[in-house]
Amino acid sequence: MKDRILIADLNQHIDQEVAICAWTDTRRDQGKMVFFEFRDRTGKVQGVTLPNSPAMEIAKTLRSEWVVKVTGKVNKRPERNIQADKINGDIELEVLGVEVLSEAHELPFNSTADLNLDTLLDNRPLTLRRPREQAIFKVQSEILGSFREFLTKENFTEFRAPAIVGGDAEGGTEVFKFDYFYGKTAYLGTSPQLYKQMMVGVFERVFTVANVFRAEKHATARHLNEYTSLDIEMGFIDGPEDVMKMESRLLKYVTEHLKKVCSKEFELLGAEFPLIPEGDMFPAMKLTDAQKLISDATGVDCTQEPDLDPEHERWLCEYSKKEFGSDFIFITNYPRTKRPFYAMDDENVPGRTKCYDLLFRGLELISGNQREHRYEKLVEKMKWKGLDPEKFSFYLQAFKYGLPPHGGLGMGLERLTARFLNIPNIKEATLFPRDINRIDQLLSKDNDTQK
Ligand code: AMO
Repeated sequence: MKDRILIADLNQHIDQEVAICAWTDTRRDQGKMVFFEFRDRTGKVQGVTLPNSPAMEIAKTLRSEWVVKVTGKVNKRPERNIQADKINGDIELEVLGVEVLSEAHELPFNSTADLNLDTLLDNRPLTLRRPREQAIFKVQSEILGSFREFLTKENFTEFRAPAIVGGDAEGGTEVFKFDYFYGKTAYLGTSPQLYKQMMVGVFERVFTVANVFRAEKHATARHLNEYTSLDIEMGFIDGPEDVMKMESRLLKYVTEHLKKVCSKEFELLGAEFPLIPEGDMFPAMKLTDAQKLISDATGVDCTQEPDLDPEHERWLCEYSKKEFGSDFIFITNYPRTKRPFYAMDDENVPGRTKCYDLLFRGLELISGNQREHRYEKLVEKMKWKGLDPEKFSFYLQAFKYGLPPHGGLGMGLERLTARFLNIPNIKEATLFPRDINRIDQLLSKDNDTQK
């Protein structure tokens, strides 16, 4: 808006008359004066309406969330009123005029209280305006920005994968189906997997930020039915370690970036930056070795299991922190029965694949592997998995006509944000979470109104 000064810049306008555009955060009437906190995207400032102000009448009508253009004079606060720990704690805006741009109803919750998850999600357009939620999604936005920045510097090309797909790409997860044209069934993509591999044939190194859909009936603190997948795929690798190293450097880069630009947000959320060890790759351990450690330490034999339980993931993360000074640990070499058809078999360990999961603060953050790039072997593996290669003929073209050795991984943005900030439930790190119970509003509520 014309003539607008951002709240964070007000201290460059001491003793001047300026205009701000903002929300009314709070109003407090004290004696003959009216105090405000005004808020814009850059911060907050205290406003004071003196008894003789021409704006006194209108000032008394403002309530929380009213959107206003305020003209006023920027004054230095008297020494005794300075709040040194607060942004703009040394100035206040003497309110001289108020133009109401938008009125607001009364908020349906106490904006300063701790809110339970349902209240947080039922009122999402409003609860997202709270400092805590703003901080979470500012961090998420910076994670995304630095993810892109790092990979672009490393000569990866960003591409967009389709969300509508003609088949179930992974073969291992539940899929949302819907009617398409010519009586055909289409699906919502569970991962950009097949497309990123095809794109290796085009750009060698690619990445994408994709909305992906999983149709399992999720109601846990770590699963969503729609999540944001940060996917990487790189060609001409010598082995899975090349991808694991790239991922370690990427997460180091993201962490360093967050340290630079989000320390206030981490402080507000009481979160600590992750421990990252020296060296070019996070610690890594084969699944069988990890299981032996767990079994020896807990006395519960898990060595025959094909996968890790959530409590074992937590245990390994504690172990990694203590032993390696790392909040991240790779677990590698899972059995081929548990890994998708495109994972390359490990020729040195029968029945195992060249794959890796990365655990971060107790939770699986990424999954990936070196891919089977040899056409005949890939077709063989599909058949072994009970899949019909005919249905993948589109994808298989890329392999029939030459793809280099390659590998990649997928990482959930919401899980990454939640683990960075020590938020126990992934839904709090998701702007508009979808699970078995909710698409914006509780689904059970819709049923009630339809009755
Ligand atoms: P996978 O299915 O293991 O692998 O998913 C990779 C990562 O995505 C996140 N994730 C989820 N986040 C929230 N809700 C869910 N329901 C959910 N499911 C998965 C996790 C997980 O580690 N195509 C492979 C990746 C690859 O090999 O490149 C894949 O999708 O953080």
